[in-house]
Amino acid sequence: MAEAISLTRHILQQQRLHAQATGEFSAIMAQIALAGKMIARDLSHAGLIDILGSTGEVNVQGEEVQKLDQKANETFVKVFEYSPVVKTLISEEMEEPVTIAHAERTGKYALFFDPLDGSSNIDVNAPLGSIFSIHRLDEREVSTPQAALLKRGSEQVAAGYLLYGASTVLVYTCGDGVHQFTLDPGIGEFLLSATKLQMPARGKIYSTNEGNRQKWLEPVQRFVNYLQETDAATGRPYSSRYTGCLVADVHRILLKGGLYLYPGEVKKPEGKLRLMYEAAPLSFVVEQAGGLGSTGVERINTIQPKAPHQRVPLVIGSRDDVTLLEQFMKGAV
Ligand code: AHM
Ligand code: MG
Repeated sequence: MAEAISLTRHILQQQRLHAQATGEFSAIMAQIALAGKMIARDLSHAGLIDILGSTGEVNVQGEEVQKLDQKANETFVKVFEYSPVVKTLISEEMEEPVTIAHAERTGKYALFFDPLDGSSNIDVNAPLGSIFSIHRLDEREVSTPQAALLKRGSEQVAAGYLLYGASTVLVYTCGDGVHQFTLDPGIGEFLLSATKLQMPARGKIYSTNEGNRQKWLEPVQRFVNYLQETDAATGRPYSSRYTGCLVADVHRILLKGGLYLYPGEVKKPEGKLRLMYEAAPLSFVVEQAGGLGSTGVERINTIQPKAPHQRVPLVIGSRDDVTLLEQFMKGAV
């Protein structure tokens, strides 16, 4: 059973442990939790009001925008509109970064987010998520305002996600372990349900869209073949699980072990997922739980981003499983 420790109380406790911490971070987390509660409420009503389906528009990624993608994005923007601490918002659903007028002088942080992850699940009542990544803006000399936002994942101050599943769960790290909260809808509070989560070094599950198998690079195909072979000593074959929602699949792997992969393809080497608001924050969480986030060739969080909406191949999960895929990529196996 969840303990009666609310997210607010937990963050204040964490703040007291770090002398340099300010109330600003607590304020940001409280706003993210509020956005999450509002999105969870909208999703629970989605089949009852005219909010399913497409808006008829295409986003910066060239993907069809669903009404709920747009609504979730508006929710984040609305919640942060009067925040004096977050100066810049960068979202999957907005081509350009948005500066919060209220925080123009006082804001020291940038918030990257994917407001609704797993959009193809919207119309079928399957799991969805939101992903967030917080960077502290510094005063360093940069050639353009955009360059100030292009920080490596290793510089994230905090990151996490909300999973809208059978219950709504908020998972975050600020570099001091991974903490999980479950929304009690009766009282509208996120309550601590697990702390200092650690994932198994190896798992028995892989998550990937196998429909793309023929398009993958040869080492990735060989790796997945290897996982499907029978060998009791190494626990093979692995089971396959894929929801079509990155947050839900990574959450399963965080708790049970294994790996999620959305690799690059021969004709699309950059892959599908976005570095700054999908791969980097989830890699921060998973690495804090003892796992790894990789492109298959290099660590996600050491990549120097070139653009806010940059894509990247992603292999994320248990340390030994991700390391093995990297060995296949090097031709060592
Ligand atoms: P989205 O943020 O537009 O929903 O795209 C990201 C999603 C991930 O949640 C999921 O793992 C993947 O894209 C599914 O892609 P595909 O349908 O190609 O398997
Ligand atoms: Mg997404």
